[in-house]
Amino acid sequence: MAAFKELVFSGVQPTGNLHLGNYLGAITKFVALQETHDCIYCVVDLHAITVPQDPETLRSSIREVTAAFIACGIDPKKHIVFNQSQVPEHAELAWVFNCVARLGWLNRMTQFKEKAGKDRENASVGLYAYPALMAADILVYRATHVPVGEDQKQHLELARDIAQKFNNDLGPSIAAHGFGEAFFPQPEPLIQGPATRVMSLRDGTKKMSKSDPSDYSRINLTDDADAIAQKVRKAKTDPEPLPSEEAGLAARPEADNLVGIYAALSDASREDVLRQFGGAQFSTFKASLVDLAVAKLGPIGSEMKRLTADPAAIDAILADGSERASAIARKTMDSVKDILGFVRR
Ligand code: AQP
Repeated sequence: MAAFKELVFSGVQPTGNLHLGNYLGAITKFVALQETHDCIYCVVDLHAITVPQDPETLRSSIREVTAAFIACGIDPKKHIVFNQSQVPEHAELAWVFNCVARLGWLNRMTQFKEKAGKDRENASVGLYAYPALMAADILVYRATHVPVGEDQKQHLELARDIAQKFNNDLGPSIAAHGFGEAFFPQPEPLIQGPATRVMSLRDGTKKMSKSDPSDYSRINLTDDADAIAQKVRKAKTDPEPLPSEEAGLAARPEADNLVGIYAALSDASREDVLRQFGGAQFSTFKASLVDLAVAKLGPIGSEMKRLTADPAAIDAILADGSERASAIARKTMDSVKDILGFVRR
């Protein structure tokens, strides 16, 4: 396999309140990777419209996700932060990938099945083709590493299949254009740590999600200390005290979730947390979890508020990031056109 320069890409949808799952599963990883890699972080607004959006709400959500990135510690000068719709090559490459991906591959995607639900005939074509656009998001930068939550694992596998099929199908043309045996890398998912799948606070078997109708199911990055305290106190648990060993969390999804959240917020392992709280009642543990969550999330929420008060400054960051992203994406797209046999200016 050809050597590709390591590059990190990931995206977050501007589809409502960012929550602790987005933060622990994705954004904290984005922040850490800045130290070791060049990173591109995208507000994926084209993905957002796969389900209906109110235009004014969408516009403010795009700015809010950007503010969250920055408030969490992403540096938009050293790295690239932008919104997807400002770089048309994402949609352009997605079309090419629609022609590479097979119906059978997309039919297996569990996220489509979950989101389309029973009313499948009425789901948008965009919702179905979402994973091909996601593959294009990553591969238009020929990115090699993709930090995501566990729910995105299947889509990443599809992106790898698309890259491989493109490389195989067009092998001779890729070689003839001087790219060796592979034009696209096989992007690697980075799914690590104690909170790759943060669950709902109301039901430990369901993913914490922006679209859950109950606000008590999630902690939003913009929640104040009182809201965080209330949500943690009301979080579903079971009557047993916390176990001292990880094995004791099996078949206790709510306990496992809260311990995982505590571990991720304190940069520790589940074992560390159980060493400290094994045998404790949930009332004691939840009080410490509230303190920890407020200490971590409070400053982020305040900074987001400060940043979103100046939308022009956020728009300028997105414009600058889009320009720098475009320069890379355009180059990839030109090569893709040459490889495919398109005539271009
Ligand atoms: N509960 C979660 N635990 C860990 N990681 C999560 N992510 C999302 N939920 C969790 C990760 O956050 C990143 C951005 O997600 P997204 O906004 O692009 O899409 P999503 O997965 O659709 O987010 P939601 O909150 O679940 O929205 P809805 O309600 O619309 O389905 C991704 O890396 C994702 O893995």
